Amino acid sequence: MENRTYTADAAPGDTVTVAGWVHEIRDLGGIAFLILRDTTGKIQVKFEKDEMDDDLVDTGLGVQRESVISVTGDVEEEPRAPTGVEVTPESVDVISEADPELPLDPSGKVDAELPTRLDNRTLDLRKDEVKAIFEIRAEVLRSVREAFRELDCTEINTPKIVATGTEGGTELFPITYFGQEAFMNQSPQLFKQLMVGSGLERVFEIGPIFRAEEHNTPRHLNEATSIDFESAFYDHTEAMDACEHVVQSAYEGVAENCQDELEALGLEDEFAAPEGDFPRLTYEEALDRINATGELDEPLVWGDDLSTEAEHVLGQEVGEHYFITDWPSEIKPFYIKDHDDDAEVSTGFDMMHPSMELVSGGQREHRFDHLVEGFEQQGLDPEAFEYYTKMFKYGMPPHAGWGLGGERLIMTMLGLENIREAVLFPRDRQRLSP
Ligand code: ATP
Ligand code: AMO
Repeated sequence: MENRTYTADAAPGDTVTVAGWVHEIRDLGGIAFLILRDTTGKIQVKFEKDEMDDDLVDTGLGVQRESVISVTGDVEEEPRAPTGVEVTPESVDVISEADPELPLDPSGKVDAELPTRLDNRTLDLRKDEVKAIFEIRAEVLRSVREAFRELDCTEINTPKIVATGTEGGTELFPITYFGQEAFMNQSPQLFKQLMVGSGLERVFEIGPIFRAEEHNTPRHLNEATSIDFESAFYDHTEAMDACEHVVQSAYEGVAENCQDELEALGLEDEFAAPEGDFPRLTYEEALDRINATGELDEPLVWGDDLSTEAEHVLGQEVGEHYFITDWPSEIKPFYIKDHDDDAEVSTGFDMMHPSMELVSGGQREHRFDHLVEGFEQQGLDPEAFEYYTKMFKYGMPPHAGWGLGGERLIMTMLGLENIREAVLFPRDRQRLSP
């Protein structure tokens, strides 16, 4: 739109055309105010009924809330106005009139349930505190990309329609692909590994993953954003260092560049980037600490996965981001390498927020024979993975990496109660549109 001025840039003395949504109309009798909202903020438009053209007043005050309008007029200082300035209109143009029945109230005076909000995301994101989540999400992705650049990574994109799963056979979405069985990709795992053996060596990908999760929980999505890292000539400890760097950078980016958004969410005082190294506990130490609390009905034994409850107990104990290392080989996938001196213990690790798991990773099995054996042990047919395994015969360096759940990072960073809050259009068991 030609000559449009953002409300935040409207300065006293200017004649401006501002355009946006009718946030609120307050009619006090002789004087009335229309609050116009755009992406930069809000501005007050003043109507003095006795002194203004009737048509202008009727148009300005007759318009429905949330309609799109433009207003041309002079900007003056006005200490009583919410932003300290107001516009005295010369003309008001109603560009797109809104229905008087709104499915939710963007001014936030009437609360709406999450499903209603998700059905009406356009209106929902007119609220500062909701928009703030997605501005922060964008900043997280920007900072994460920059952190990967500092680590000399190359950004890649791998297929999302694939022939095989990687993270266990039960959570795949099958599709048909020209009459052939195919699946939505659960993880870029195998593709990113193939790239560390290429001339690229160190890569990252930010992209969707698809999982037919059995349970409807506040921290699982059926389509999520995975932030994946993989590097040649890294072991699991170096991969953990990289993970720490990326997560810390995401927090720092938000702390530096999202002050207004944090304020909209009421987090400006408490928000802080995690400092220093994240504690690294072995799986065995983790079990001991959990069992020592006596809070679980049954103590955990070697080989148990950590239940949600166990994760919470340990999270409370540790109280900050931390790693769990040296998991039992039997509960880690085939592509994770075991320790050379003890095949029962793997180089797999998880990175945890006190409230949930954020990352899984590890050093990978790069030796062809061991890799094929691992497939067989997990009941997978190595033939189906030939496109992957055969590259391990042509010079595959030792390598390590990890996958970080993008929405879980944002959810834990902002203390959101439901992961769906961190996705514009979440996919879950009940939700396929919008
Ligand atoms: P008129 O100004 O035509 O006499 P009125 O009597 O309705 O109409 P005021 O008494 O000036 O208006 O103000 C009514 C209320 O609006 C008061 O509470 C005043 O503080 C507030 N008010 C007046 N002008 C502004 C302004 N420009 N911005 C914000 N609030 C204002
Ligand atoms: P994993 O399966 O543990 O590991 O996934 C990695 C991280 O992705 C996030 N995540 C999810 N977030 C929301 N909804 C889901 N349904 C969901 N599933 C996973 C979590 C989890 O920690 N290939 C390995 C990674 C690797 O070793 O590099 C993998 O996919 O935050």
